[in-house]
Amino acid sequence: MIDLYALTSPNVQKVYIMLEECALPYKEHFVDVWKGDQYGPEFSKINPNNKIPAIVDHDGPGGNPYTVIESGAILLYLAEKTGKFLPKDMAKKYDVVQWLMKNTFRRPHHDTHPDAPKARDLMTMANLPAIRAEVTRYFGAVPLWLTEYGYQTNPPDNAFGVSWAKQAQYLTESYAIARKNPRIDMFLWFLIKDEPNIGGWQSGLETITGRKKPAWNTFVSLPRG
Ligand SMILES: N[C@@H](CCC(=O)N[C@@H](CS)C(=O)NCC(=O)O)C(=O)O
Repeated sequence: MIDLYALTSPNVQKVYIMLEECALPYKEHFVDVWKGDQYGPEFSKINPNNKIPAIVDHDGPGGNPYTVIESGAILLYLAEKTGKFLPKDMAKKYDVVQWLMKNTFRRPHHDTHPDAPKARDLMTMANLPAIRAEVTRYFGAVPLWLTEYGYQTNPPDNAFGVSWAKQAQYLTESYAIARKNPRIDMFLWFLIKDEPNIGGWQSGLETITGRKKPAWNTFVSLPRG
């Protein structure tokens, strides 16, 4: 059994996808980084760098428990453990490793709304054509997935929070940007319903009591097909 220390962000999603693809049984432990749980004594022992994701494999090398931190290292560990996704041939193996390293260190988004600055290395909806061009240059015309998509609504996220009306507006605008960009074949909204246990992270289309925000109606009326 593998213990997975996680919440909802893309670094964590990579590990969820890998565990599912490898059909490995795992148990989730949520570390609420918005509340500072990553600095608690229990999690600090697992990752002294105080970040998720982290895993503890209770059937690690030699049958002993083994802890792995860093999303890229976790993917490599699970690949090696299961014999999946990592070719044995050295050149092919390092084709995988080098691009994994490169992508792990891509600077992430900070401000995702459609009017966000177009700084070259920021991942924002406003920067999507540049990101698409970069990916095309590296890998050719591959399909693209946009993840961790959603706009935080209050309360109590003062840093990233927007009003319900703005959330609906940004959903419309961002979806229009995504549709104008070829090869976007997956667009993952962050939360459908606000999360009762996560104080500062509320990008749901519904509140925790099931009240529909304006973005819900926007979502259901988005053009399909
Ligand atoms: N290089 C690390 C980055 C992990 C990371 O930034 N985790 C975030 C959530 S996505 C976190 O734990 N943030 C809490 C903090 O930095 O205090 C990896 O790829 O695993």
